[in-house]
Amino acid sequence: MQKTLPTLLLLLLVPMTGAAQAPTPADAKAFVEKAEEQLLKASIAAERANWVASNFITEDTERIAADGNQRRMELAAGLAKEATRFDGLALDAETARKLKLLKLSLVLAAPSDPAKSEALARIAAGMEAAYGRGKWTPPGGEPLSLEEISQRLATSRDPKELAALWAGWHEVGAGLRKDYARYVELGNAGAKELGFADMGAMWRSKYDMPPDAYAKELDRLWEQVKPLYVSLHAYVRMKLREQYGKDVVPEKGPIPAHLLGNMWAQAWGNLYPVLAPKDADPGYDLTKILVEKKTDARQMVRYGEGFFTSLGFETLPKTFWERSLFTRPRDREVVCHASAWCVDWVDDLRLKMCIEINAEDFATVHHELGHNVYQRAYNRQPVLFRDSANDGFHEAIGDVIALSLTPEYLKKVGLLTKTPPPGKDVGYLLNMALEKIAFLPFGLLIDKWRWQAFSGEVPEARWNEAWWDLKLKYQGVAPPVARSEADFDPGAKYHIPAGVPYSRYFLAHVLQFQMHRALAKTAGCTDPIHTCSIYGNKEAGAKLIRMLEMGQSQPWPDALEALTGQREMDATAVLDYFAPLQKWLDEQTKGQPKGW
Ligand code: X8Z
Ligand code: ZN
Repeated sequence: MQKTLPTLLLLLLVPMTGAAQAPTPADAKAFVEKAEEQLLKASIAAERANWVASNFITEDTERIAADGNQRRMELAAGLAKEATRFDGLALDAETARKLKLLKLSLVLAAPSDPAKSEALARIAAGMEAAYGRGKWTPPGGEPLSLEEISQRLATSRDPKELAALWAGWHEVGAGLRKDYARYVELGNAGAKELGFADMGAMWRSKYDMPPDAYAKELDRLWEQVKPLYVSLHAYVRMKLREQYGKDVVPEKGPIPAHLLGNMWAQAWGNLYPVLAPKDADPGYDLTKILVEKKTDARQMVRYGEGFFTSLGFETLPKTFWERSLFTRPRDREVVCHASAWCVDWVDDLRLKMCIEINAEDFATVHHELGHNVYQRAYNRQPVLFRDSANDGFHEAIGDVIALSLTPEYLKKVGLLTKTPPPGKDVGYLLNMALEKIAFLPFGLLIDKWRWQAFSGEVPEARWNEAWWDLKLKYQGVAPPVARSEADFDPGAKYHIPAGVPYSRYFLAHVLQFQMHRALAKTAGCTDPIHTCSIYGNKEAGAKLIRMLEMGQSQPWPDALEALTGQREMDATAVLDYFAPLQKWLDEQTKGQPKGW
């Protein structure tokens, strides 16, 4: 319709008078509503581009993804700045929380200079693609992907080969250092414009508490679990010394990082065969069972879906099965690091994972589906509340389910014919500790390193040195070959080039035990909690679903309370779960040195 002159005049006048007046609560509400609409649109567009870029790595898809991310990032940063207009206004609780989230939920903030924001978006997309394409070619051999290298690293017991694999993959990191330095510079510029000291301070501000309190909270939780880690470390060092000899593994010092069965020494489950207690091994190997049953990637996911539906969750949508990526394609480069997507922010759920048929990926499939069911559970919330209570919750949900993959559960779904005889728990718990307890210091140090790098506390000239200082301090591991500042070992871990904050996984490794303990109780399990499985329990399922549906509409302590009755994160459930193992480890390592 053609506008008449008076209407046009009115349209011109309204913004002018509006700008002169102080904003009202109604303005704030309208602003938030509009912001949600714009963010949703920009996010879906960016997600589609990111999906394609991760599934078909090329120069063009990388550029298209960078453009989409730039638009979303600029929009979000602009809205966060504009939101300060309403500071100090008396607002209804919902609008107030949404404005707060608008200001705090960015992971990467666009600097207002468009050239800088474009550069930042391109560098970010470029680093993720470069990592995804990463390969190492052994002398005289064919290029190896990270999965192939990881497979060798998990099974080889030849320290020379292990060191070569380790050093080979870490070359991928070195190539990313320059881009990472620019990313830190530009990302910090964006964060500063939003009023944060640096990007690390921005990341620490998302937890419904002051940023410094969050850092202290992580340290508090770490102190709770540290004795258990130190015991596990002592046992593993002792056994590896038996395996490799005193020239390879020191009696008192750190464990060489290439001997732990994992590229980053973050989870040590692959060492289980070397460390298994002869008299207390449950006597089954899930990897072997899955392979012998000729389980394929889709069936792995079906097992996961089956667990969730047994709790009362809906089955996965048809489009999930059509659009997901389950195996590494042969004809193109993809980002293989597992991720779960909800492209339309409603129910276009997808999994992207290069599934290998083994116990580790069986657990990871459950981890990823945990993200997907969360995404779908909060899809009726307003856009700004469509996220987990805090980022640790998103990472915890699938792992909570994976804690229920007990021998009894495996028997119920036909993967085991009989459950292990009583008294074999220690082997089961040791295997679990190699995954979960070994992870804790790693989960903590990644962002400790980034916070130092972002704030400038550690200058670029000392980045690699600082990385190994933290690896030594928290994990008690050392590099297998000499390192220098020509290396950039943080860059060899996906989440660094991909810009994904990591303290979330540390939180998740605490929260999952806390949630498992509470849900097991709801399900009426009165046995030791490591033997409880909530499979098939609708009451536990309903409680879980209720919390997931809250999204981030309330501060996380409210969500945690809804599920566990506790308002604080608490690692005592970790200690409860592993109590029998702690006792056993102490016996095994009596008279052995502890610490490094
Ligand atoms: O990155 C992941 C998931 C995707 S959110 C596969 N995890 C961390 C990692 O692999 O480093 C899960 C555990 C820790
Ligand atoms: Zn995850």
